[in-house]
Amino acid sequence: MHKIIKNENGFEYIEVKNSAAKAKIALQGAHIFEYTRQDKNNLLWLSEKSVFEQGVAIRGGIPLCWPRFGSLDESLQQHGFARVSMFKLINVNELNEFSTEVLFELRDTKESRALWNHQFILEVKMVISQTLSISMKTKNLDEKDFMITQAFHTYFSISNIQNISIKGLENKFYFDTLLDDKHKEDQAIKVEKEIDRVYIDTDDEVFLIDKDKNIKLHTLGSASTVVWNPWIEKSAKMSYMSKNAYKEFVCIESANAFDDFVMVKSKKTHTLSLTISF
Ligand code: TA6
Repeated sequence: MHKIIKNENGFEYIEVKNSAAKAKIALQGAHIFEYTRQDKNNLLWLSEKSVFEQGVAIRGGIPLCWPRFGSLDESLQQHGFARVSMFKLINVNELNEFSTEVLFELRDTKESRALWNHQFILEVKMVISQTLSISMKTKNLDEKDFMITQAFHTYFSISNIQNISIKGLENKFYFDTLLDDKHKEDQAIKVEKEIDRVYIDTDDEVFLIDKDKNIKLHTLGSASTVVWNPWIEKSAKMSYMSKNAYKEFVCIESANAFDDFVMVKSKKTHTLSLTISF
């Protein structure tokens, strides 16, 4: 079952329900901000201060960073324009009692070409089921190759930041954006202060271990993984975030970031996909 809901600001989202799970996905940004399995709470953190307004990225869920991750490009806003662009809902396909597939599309417009002068189709597919799967397929319609960086900027809801550890990134080099430096550690990650790292050459599987759940991220088409938590001071300064929010979430982002950019050849495609299971 699914329905389109519009709030008082005209902000639209689709609510999907089947026998396995429930999800809410905004048409702006093809942005999933709730995924709840029947027996569990929302897997995705959503800020209590988040506003649902056109042109403002939802603080939480899975923002799609595209065609840029970060803010290295002067002509493009931080994390690109996809997360504040209106996607077209192409299809909702009830695959079976436990599984619903939702397909969105974003195409270039006069406005997007003014920011990033390329012709493209960005196809976003989600499967709401016992697991949550999401993919972004970039189609290059240009005569020339183009370059993208991207991420599923997933905010995971956690019991408390002090309870979690992140496994699967041990012995991988990471670029520490706070120190502007490269490092490597042989231990699982514990978050005890602000963290903003881009891990390089990462494997397909990363694990978030919490008190009461083990979450597996299985990623394809990505070679970097970002780990982010703003900690106390930055939490208080971030837009649409309360000062204690840092305790409630961690971002683990399946990405192609910084040097790990993707050249999408003319008339070809590239797909980044993520399956989250727990
Ligand atoms: O992915 C980590 C990061 O790039 C951080 O540096 C951080 O500030 C953030 O994402 C959130 O960005 P936003 O543009 O959503 O405020």
